Amino acid sequence: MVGFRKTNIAMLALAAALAACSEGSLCTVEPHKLWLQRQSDALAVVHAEDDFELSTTAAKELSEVAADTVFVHKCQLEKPDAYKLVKAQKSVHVYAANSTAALYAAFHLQRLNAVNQDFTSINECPSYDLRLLNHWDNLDGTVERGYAGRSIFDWEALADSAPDYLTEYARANASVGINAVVLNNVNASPEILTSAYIARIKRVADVLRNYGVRVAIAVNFASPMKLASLPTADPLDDDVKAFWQSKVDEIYDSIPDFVGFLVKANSEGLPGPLDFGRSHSDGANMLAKTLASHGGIVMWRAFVYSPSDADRAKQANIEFVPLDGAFEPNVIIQIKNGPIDFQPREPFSPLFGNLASTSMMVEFQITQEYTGFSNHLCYLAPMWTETLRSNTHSAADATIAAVTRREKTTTAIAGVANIGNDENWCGGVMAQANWYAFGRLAWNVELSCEEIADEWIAQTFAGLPTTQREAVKEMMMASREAVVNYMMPLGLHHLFAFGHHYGPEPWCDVPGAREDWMPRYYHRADSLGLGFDRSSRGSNAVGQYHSPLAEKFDDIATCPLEYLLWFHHVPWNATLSNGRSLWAELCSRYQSGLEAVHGFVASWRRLRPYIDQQTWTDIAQRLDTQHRDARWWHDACLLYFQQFSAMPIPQGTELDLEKMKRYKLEISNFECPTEEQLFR
Ligand code: BDP
Repeated sequence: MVGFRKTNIAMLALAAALAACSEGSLCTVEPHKLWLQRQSDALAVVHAEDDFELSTTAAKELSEVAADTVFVHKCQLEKPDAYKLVKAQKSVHVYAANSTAALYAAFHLQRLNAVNQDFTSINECPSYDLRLLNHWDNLDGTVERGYAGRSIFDWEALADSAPDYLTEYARANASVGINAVVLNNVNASPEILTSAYIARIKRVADVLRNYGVRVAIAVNFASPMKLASLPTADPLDDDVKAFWQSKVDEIYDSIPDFVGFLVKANSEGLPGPLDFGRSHSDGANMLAKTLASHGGIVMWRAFVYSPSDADRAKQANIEFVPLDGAFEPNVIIQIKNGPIDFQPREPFSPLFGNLASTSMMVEFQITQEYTGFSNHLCYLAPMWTETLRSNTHSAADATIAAVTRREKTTTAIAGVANIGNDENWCGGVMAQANWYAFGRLAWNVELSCEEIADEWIAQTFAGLPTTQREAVKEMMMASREAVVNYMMPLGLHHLFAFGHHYGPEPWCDVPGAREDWMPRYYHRADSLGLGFDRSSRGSNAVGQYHSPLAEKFDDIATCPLEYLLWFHHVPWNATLSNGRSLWAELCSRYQSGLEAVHGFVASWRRLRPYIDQQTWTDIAQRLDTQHRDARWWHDACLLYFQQFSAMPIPQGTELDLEKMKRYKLEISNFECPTEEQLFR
């Protein structure tokens, strides 16, 4: 007979206030609490089997579930994080192998309560072993492409102690299943490997561990030269190897569950093995060997595009495919979802279909570098599921979700965080949905965008009546397509302003800058037409995809309209598969993007009576900004392209070249917007 023991937390069994509003009243959102607005009104009693080492954290979270009693049973399941839930009247039985899995079970039960869903039994097993946030946080507290304040990792303060909000951060991550974080920017400073920083990383790791979250760091490949004054960082050099081994050992001495290294090498000016005549695999494998005995991994990024004549969209494939099978088992190639760079829409990176014998992981961007910062509503789950569900056709079951989960030492998925030290963490409440959605999808790639939105809305806007929740969901679900349409429809990409990636600058011309940093490299507008010819007659990027996709993309008649100008240079008056001319379709898509945002503004106005004034106003202001920006995109792009198409803009849009001059001026004087600039 198995013995049970009551945990201290459960014995407290105190009644707690119901924080969120109840049905019918004004919904009050406390942005700092994210989607964890609700507290249980009564604590459950938690009993764990005698041999179950239930952490205080897991016990506390289990006591917050809606049940009289929670029984925790020790049970080996398919994966360490998996769990099973069985309901028996007012009790719940949790079956798990360890405390972290029990913690996930607790959050699952809390979520079910928040969305008011009943169950009899549930089996959960995460899609990936490692579900990682990548922070692009610099050691000086700035955040690259961050739109929510400064870094939450205050390295100076961490020299003494870890702030309490790191516990809240860890809890939020655990509540959606995120179990690892890379603490610093991929453009990594060597300093992160100094002993002073390792002591601070340990301090962070000690806090996050309570919620099952492990840490990793991004490293600079030239660290041996910068920190130990070695003459080289050649991965085959013995002193270089010894440097890395001693650093790795030092890290594991204080952080035994350290995940490993993330490396951006030979990319955008960063050092890497190619500088020493070695390959990506030489570099990655050397690091992997130092980590292997500790169970650590290397996440080696495939975001590379050396200055060359090759179409930038082809370059990762060109560099990495010859290395397929050459990597150590604890190396994972971390690949951005698209072949260029987190654009509002890209076809999936062909590399996913071409590394048959190498571990791969997807890198998504949660921070909205290319989708309107934290000002624009852009619910990103539709973009991510589009990628995960894309079929690479490299084998029978070869969606990206499948090829990144092939039987390997470790499977993983990463998202570039949108988190900063703003009170609301993400710059705005609606942007919190993307942190939430990343975690949920990383946990379960099968979840639908609608389900995730439903969950997030029910928890964030707790108590909002059903009709109004549906209204919020409709906006969210339409938002990504709206952004694509008012920014870069039909497969257009990288029309962003040079200095920031916020507004449009299709005309950008920076003397001396790399060609493939210029929008005209991508849109190729001329008097004949628009778009990049990546067909077999052009750069032949289509050739990097498997049949039948290669043929489908190659033929202008079968290429999906979403990717048309990605793969083809299309005449302005060409008749598209929907019967419209390219020019008419382009105008219509820009217009529909703009109108969609107009619709969001109107829908949000109708929600005013239901949501507390501060939250409502903040979101309303952001939507107004988005509307202004959508018009800016619409006008600037259409006016610019019209110079080439020489065709009239339909629907009587009042546009003239004077206006475009003004836009040009605005863009060139535009600095990355601070909240003051945008809202005051
Ligand atoms: C680009 C960003 C740049 C990053 C780079 C990367 O503009 O700030 O350093 O990606 O992923 O999108 O390394």
